[in-house]
Amino acid sequence: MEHHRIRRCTALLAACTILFAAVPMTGITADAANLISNSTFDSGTSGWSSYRQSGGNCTLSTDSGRLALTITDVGTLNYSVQFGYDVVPLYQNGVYHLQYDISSTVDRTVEGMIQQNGGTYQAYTWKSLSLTAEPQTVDYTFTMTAETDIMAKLVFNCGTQGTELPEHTIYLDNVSLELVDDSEVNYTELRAYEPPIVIDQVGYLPESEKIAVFRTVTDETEFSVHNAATDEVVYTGALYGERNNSSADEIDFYGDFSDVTEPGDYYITCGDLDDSYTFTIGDDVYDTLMDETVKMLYLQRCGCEVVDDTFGHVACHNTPAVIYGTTQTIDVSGGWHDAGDYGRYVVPGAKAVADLLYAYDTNPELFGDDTGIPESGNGVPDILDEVRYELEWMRKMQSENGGVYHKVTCANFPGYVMPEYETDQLIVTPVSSTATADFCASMAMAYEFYLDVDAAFAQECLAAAERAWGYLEENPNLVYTNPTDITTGDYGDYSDWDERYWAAAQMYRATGEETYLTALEGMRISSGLDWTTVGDYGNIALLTMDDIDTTLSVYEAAENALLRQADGFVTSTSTSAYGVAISKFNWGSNMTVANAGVILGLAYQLTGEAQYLNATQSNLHYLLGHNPNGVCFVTGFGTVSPQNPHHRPSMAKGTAMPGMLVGGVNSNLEDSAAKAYLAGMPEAKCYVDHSESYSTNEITIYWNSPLTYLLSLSETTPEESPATLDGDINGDGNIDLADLVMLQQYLLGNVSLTQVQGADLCANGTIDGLDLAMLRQMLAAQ
Ligand code: 9MR
Ligand code: 9MR
Ligand code: ZN
Repeated sequence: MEHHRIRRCTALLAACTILFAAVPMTGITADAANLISNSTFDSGTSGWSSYRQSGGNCTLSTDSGRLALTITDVGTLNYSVQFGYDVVPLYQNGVYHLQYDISSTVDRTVEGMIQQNGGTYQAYTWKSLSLTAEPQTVDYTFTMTAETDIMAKLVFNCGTQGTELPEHTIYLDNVSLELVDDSEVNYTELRAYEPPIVIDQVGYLPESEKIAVFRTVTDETEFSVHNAATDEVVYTGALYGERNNSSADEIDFYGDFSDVTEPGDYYITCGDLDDSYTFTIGDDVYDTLMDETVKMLYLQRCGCEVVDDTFGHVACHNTPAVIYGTTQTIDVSGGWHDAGDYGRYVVPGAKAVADLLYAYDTNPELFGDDTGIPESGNGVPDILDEVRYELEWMRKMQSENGGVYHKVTCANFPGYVMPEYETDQLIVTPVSSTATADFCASMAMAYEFYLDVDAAFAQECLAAAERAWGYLEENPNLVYTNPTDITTGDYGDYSDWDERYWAAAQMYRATGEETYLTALEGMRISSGLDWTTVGDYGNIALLTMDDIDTTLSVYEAAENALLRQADGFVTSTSTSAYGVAISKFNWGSNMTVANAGVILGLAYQLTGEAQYLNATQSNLHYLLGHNPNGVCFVTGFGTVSPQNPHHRPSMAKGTAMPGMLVGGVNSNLEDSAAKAYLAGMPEAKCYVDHSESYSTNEITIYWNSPLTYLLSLSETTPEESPATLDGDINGDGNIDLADLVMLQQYLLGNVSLTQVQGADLCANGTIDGLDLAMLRQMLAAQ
């Protein structure tokens, strides 16, 4: 159908472009609004900030209702000292009026400008200003000739202008920026395309529950699922469940197409709505995704040559690192770059290691030896080779007394360059007890998982774990915070008790020794799969430990803690408009979603109850496109995925590295791009595919790793699942009247079944009246 094709293309085109905003305004404005909200400094520095680098030093405050920047060192560059106001919108062809009063306690020049905040830092307007103690009023209009930039920055470069200067203060007051003529401005749509039919863009396992969201529905009542190869309708269903979804500010309807189980490619239509993106149903639908989430870690490797057509590079960060506060240097090369930056931090590294090893433990057959890393084909699953690369680095981070250094980075984040171009001095920061306990747990896991692969390595890891444990026994809570001269990631904490809990559980699992059990019994039960709260890794260690005595109080406490959380997530997932366990979206919300999916998947493993598996997969679907943004949050997968992640290799190469899960929705608007693009957005839609949006669009190793774990758990089927009992139609573990009613309702066309394998009682390939008769007989015989 030609008509159909055209509509689909338009939707796709729109989906790939961010266009510009409709602002209700025309022509010359008599009383235009001041685009600077804190312009007279009656209430402090709010909205204003300073910046220093390359030797520059300054402090920002207010003094008698003026902004005051006191400079103690002008540094070596013109922008070594800066102050400014973040996020002003400049529209192409708009005429702007800029005005402010400025002075300096010593005579000097500064540069006053509005510039791009990121990219090339081009100036849209620029003036050299000769300042004296006498305030001067700068007052002029300019036309924005460059492309519209809604996140520009008003900046004053106060670094060196060639001469030495004594300590001095620059004062600023009465700032105003107004758009005075927009008659030549061409306002268009700002928001990214939002598909009206929302699905998991990667796809579904054949037997999974499958639900689409429909929005902007007017009078449609039905939807159709089409085979994408033939356009033929394979299924028609009714919309149901109209709801007012305030978190996304929309009205949602639902369509259940779980009955479509035949492997293939499909799309969904509904009246005049744009067609859904194409998705796949199949047993192997997540296979490539799984491989790529792990392959991405190879591309994050530090300290070795990385071979790849696009992201390959020579060895980086191989110089000796200085131990903070000393002149001593050590070799801490190796490991994975943490995120969009090139820091290497023990605490989040340990979370990644735990997720990946437990992902492997859950479903070893999903992990091959042929994903294209240098170790492929060596007879060891690639995931174990990859994790070992991180573990080898972690071992270098252990000091002689058993304590573990918190992190290694340069003093500041680098520019948007490939890793080998970050060449500042590497600094190892002091030991923390959180890093030491996380290290202890990771090394205990390493002992267990590598014993069959390389016994000598495994023994060394256990010895390292024991030394870390010894250090923890001697040293109390040593929680890390950055020294003031280091500005890279903090990964701080409030306490280390959950890290100690995880270490004790993992040590008990690795060794079976009473000491660790006793230690564990003396601790409070703990939870969390974040980098800051890790107690559930301790719970997982116990709950999935071979031959553990399940009558142990610590086992029972772990089981209760896990199932209680899972029950909460079942409720929150099933009452959420998009089937996601969380309703508050913070930095890295996609990790929180994946973590919830992991807890649900473990509950399914423990109980075999279908409700847990459905909720596990529902949270996965959210990450892969079934969300109000209509974005598959993994680069390179689905129809619309992040093109501009905050990730230095992707930014340097101008193309997104595949297989990376971005942080996702964050309603706190914690970077300039988020502030500019997401102001006023409903909270569940606060995500922007912009490379400057590190608070919504960065990537990390420990956001990827719970996705790998979630994928592994999503594909699990417990061997003796009561859910697959013949006759257990509702999957609750019993065969009773409720199953009979459900099967009857199914045959009447009123409900869909997710446990069809249990419904085909006479095993003739279809579910029909014969099965109903047989179930009746079974119940009569009970
Ligand atoms: O604002 C600076 C601009 O004038 C320079 O051309 C640019 C060169 O890289 O650096 C800009 O400063 C940025 C710094 O490099 C990184 N952090 C944000 C700074 C912008 O405020
Ligand atoms: O993942 C971290 C998130 O939970 C915090 O809210 C945020 C701000 O402190 O920092 C995140 O971690 C960043 C780290 O500090 C440096 N590397 C990139 C990480 C992801 O943005
Ligand atoms: Zn590196």
